[in-house]
Order: sequence, then C-alpha cells, then structure tokens
Amino acid sequence: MTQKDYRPMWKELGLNLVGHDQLLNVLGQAYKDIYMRQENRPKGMQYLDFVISEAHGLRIEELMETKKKGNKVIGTFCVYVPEELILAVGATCVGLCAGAEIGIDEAEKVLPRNTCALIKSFMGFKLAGLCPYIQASDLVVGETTCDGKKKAYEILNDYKETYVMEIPQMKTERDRTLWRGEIIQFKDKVEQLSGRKITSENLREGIKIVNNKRRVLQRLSSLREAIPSPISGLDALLVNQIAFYDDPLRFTKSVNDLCDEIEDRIKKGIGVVKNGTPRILVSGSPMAVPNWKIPYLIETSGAIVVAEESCVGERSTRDLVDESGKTLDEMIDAITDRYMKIDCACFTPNVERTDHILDLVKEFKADGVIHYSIQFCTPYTVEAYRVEKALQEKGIPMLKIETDYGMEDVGQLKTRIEAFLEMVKK
Ligand code: BJ8
Repeated sequence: MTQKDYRPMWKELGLNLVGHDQLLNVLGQAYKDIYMRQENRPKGMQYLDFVISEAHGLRIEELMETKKKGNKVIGTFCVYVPEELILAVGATCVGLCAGAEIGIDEAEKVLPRNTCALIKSFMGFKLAGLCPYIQASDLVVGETTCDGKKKAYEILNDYKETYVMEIPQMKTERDRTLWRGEIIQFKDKVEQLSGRKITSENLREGIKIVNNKRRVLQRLSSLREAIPSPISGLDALLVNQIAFYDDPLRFTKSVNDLCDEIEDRIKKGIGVVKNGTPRILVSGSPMAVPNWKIPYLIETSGAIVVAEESCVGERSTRDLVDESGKTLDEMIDAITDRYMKIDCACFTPNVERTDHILDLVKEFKADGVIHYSIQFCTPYTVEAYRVEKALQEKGIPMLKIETDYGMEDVGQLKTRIEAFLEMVKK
C-alpha cells in the first residue's frame, strides 16, 4: 500500500515484519478491488485514498515525530472516550486496529472462539504484532461497554497498559453522576500521563477541534440526502473510518473540500448511481477499517447506502459538545452531557436508538434498513428485535444480518441482500 520503506520504523515499533508485509499486501489488494473499481468518485476522495495508503506509513511517522517532541499518543476502541481531553494536553487520539480477521490463532489462545470479531481482531492485532497504532500508543483506553470488551481489556492489559473507563448502563441522574466522575478521573489520568494540566483554555481548544471534525462529518452526512446520491456509501464510510486516526485539523479541512465538491455535484445533478436506485440505511455494530464487507455487498447488488446508524457514522457524529461553557467545570459538564447521549446498545433501555433509526429513514428517504450485527455481539443482535418491530409498524422493510470479518458467508449474504433489494424495489 505504502511507497516508502518504513521497515526500520516498524522494526523499532516491534512489529512482526513478515506478517505485516503480508497484511499490507492483502489490504492493498482488497482496497483496489473494493474502492478503486468504483466509478465516478468525487476527486476529493483522492485525499482519503492517500491517507489509507499511508495508514501504516506516513501517519505512524507523524505519531513518532510528535512523541519525540514529548507529546503522547492514546489509543482507543470506543466513541465514549472523550477525545477533547486528550487533545487538551497536546496528545493525539487514535482509533486502534479492530476491523480485520487478523491474528485469529493468537487471539483464540486467550479468548473463546465464540467472541465478537471486533474484540478478537484487536487482540489478534496486538498479539500478532501487526498494529503499529497500538505499538505507538503510550496508553490504551478501554471502556466497560459490552461484557466481551470489558473482560478482553483485562487480558489486553497484560500486553499493553489499558486504562478502563466505567460506562454506565442506564441514563438516570445517578448514572450521569457516575459518568461525570469517570471523566474527571480520566482527566487526571491524561494529566498524569502527559505531565500537563488541563485548563479551560486548552480544553476549549480541544472541544473546538473535535466539534469541527464532527461538523464536517455532519455536513457530509446531510449531503447524502440528495437524490441521486452524490457519493457512494463505501466512500462515505471510509471518510468516517479515517476520522478516527487522521490528524483532526487536516482531516476537517480535506473533508470540507470534499463536501464543496459534492455540493457542486448536487447542483449539477451528478450522482454515483441513477435515480430510482434503492436507498439503504445500514444500522448496528460499528465497521472499523477495513471492514467494508456489507456496504460492498449492498453496493455491488444494485443499491446505495445513504447513511450509517453506527459508531463509525451518525451515532458518533450527530451530537456536539456545547461550546458556551466558560469554566473548566462547565466544560466538563458539557462533555458529560454530550457523551451521555450516545445510544449504544449497551444501554438499557435504549429507545432513543430506535427513534433515531426511524428519523434517519425519513430524513434520508431510505427504502429499507439493513441491520448489521457482528456475530456474538449480544447488545446489537438482541436489540435488532426492537428495531425490526418499530420499523415493521411503519411498513419499513428490514433485513437482519449477523456476520463476522470472514469471507466464507459472502455468497450467502449476497443472495440474501439481493432478495431483500428485490422486495424493497416493489
Ligand atoms: S459506543 S457500539 S464503539 S461499545 S460489536 S465489541 S458492542 S460485542 S463496538 Fe461499540 Fe462503543 Fe458501543 Fe459504539 Fe461489544 Fe458488540 Fe463487539 Fe462492539
């Protein structure tokens, strides 16, 4: 994927060089097959193509540079971890590799076979020495969302220091108090790690940077309401995936440029598909890079993905932190409230999510919903029942898919998706 010889850097990071070369070859080929075959992509996607081609190269070099200057790198797996506090101390927040079937043999030595692919993936990446992001991180931050992750972090901590934030399970006032306490404790941890104090000034800046990143993703999302769709779901997903590890300022600027171009396309009536192409909302578990399986199957079956009700999508970008806080305390309150709004299926009850899916269907004029759960992900597989019921009541078709990162079921999934799209078209 990458051009320059980064092997000395990868060696210094303790990566398994042979395995890593193989991984990059496989990923490079997959990217060509899935992304580069698309026609009529916006030119602005070239920036994203470049970022992905340098995901293990230039971006890691940048992280190593910032570390040399005394700044820290913090790796995360969940959108509950408040990036604002990390940026406030001049540290960098990166999403860690968890979207590919990698190091499964190693992962299964410490985890049961019937574990969610995302969890197995991050464990596999670490144990097989294939994720430069975790190697470059000074600290990994986990969270008590689902049981699988919670228990896996205990094991991950044997290999890499993993700090765990306690996420409440409900949304009462008592839960808010707990979550606020967690944020304060995380603030202390970040201060101690970086040796820098969080002040109202640097936190205001952190809030602004993250809000702006979310604003540009909201902008991209709202442009996808247009008919015909001006950008493929695969490309939009890629933008949302890259948001987790690119430099936030550069990313915001590049995606804003992309949005300008898309706006222009909409004015000219340019789309990536014809009018009348079935419009699909994908909802459920997050799709970490390079998990492109479901949107690829949908978009090569004659439909277009118009939105993702997912943590790599709408769920993590729709809410901003209120910027009116003046004191540090007020800002912490604003961060607490913003993150409490995330409607992860780990919460109970979680009616906000179902309501939100119904709103998205309307807003994006979706013809149907494909509910995607990673196999063995109890929160989303169980919640799919309620989502389906709510959609049925409104006469909106839904297809429930449970799968992992493997390719064994691709033929069967394609048949099911095609049959669903036939039904949606009628
Ligand atoms: S806020 S969705 S990013 S926890 S898929 S590991 S839930 S068994 S990833 Fe998530 Fe945060 Fe929630 Fe979002 Fe567990 Fe399910 Fe696996 Fe999951």
